[in-house]
Amino acid sequence: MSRKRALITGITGQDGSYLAELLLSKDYEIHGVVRRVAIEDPEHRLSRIRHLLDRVTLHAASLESYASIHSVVEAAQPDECYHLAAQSFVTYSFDDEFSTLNTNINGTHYLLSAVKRMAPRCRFYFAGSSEMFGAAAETPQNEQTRFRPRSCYGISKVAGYELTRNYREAYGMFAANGILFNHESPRRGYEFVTRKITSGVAKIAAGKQSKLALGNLSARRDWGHAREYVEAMWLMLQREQPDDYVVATGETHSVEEFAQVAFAAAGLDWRDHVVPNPTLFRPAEVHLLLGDASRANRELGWSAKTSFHQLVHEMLAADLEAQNISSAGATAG
Ligand code: NDP
Ligand code: GDR
Repeated sequence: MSRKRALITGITGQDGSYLAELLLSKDYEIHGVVRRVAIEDPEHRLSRIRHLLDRVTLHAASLESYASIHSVVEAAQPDECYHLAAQSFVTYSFDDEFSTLNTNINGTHYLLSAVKRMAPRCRFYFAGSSEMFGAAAETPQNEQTRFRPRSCYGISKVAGYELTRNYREAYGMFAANGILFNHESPRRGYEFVTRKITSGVAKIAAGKQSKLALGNLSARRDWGHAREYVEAMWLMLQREQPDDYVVATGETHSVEEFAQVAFAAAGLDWRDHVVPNPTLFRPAEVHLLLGDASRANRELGWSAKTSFHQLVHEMLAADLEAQNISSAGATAG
């Protein structure tokens, strides 16, 4: 049998890099969509997939251009398409609503339409988000919970989710939505709060800074490990019938707890270093997210394995090592 072909948008991101590794381990032929500038600046922009570059085929395309997306799908002829590319930073979606909506909604629509025309049997995964729940009326949130997004990012993901569902129902495409809760790793972008904290702790431990400015410390999130969450994406596309799945740990922790655990693991007290900064609060906050992944557990056989403490310690250990500080203490937790 010939090798399965997968097309991954957002292959340069946290999830794209782990997913590419997973699919390569399963002997897939990998095609990735990247921005044109990435090919011209590989050292910086392809850093998360540097170790995979001789085993993946990259295509330059723009999520804002239907013609370029169409050409990539036509050339790659994928069996499975994982649509991970997005403006993924919620804070930025308040600063630039228009580009967030444009990239996240139109990009998804262009890709769905191109797949429908050029590779109609291709299985499609959409990277939906717990941000779609927003100010959820119930806790924990599951596949039936009503969406009440609180940002243009959340709104864009609801639109992508509905487009994906509609292509499944209207055109019979195998199109599945993952509703993934926050997932982190040493590859997380520095702008997200977990990595901001672990990289900040490491710099404080290295004597390079003494304070860390944070926004809303009482927000609570359900944080898992990205490497495990990309497995759930793959499992969704191996089902007989497409469906939508919540992927989460079933535990929630506050930003303050994350900071407390990370500072303590480096032998520091967070209260000596964290400085509240009201400008980092969002105009509309999602205060509490907690996922119920029992459908994924039942139908995909998936469950989260990495504990909250292990996650914090793994991220901190990587950031301490980047500062040439031994992480022996940090990994013990
Ligand atoms: P990252 O921010 O790490 O990666 C985003 C990817 O999208 C990058 O490859 C980026 O490319 C690409 N991208 C962004 N804008 C464009 C654009 N205009 N044109 C082409 N490519 C673009 O995100 P994650 O890996 O963390 O998340 C993957 C997906 O899952 C995203 O859709 C995110 O919204 C969603 N999600 C993430 C969760 C999480 O906790 N991580 C939870 C739920 C959903 P470049 O490197 O060139 O910037
Ligand atoms: P989130 O992640 O918005 O949940 O979206 P982020 O880490 O940015 O924020 C989590 C919570 O921390 C609070 N917070 C801060 N956040 C940032 N970034 N910086 C700070 O200084 C800070 N201080 C407090 C925030 O207010 C928020 O409550 C992530 C992204 O990966 C999305 O793409 C994805 O869809 C969701 O997770 C699920």
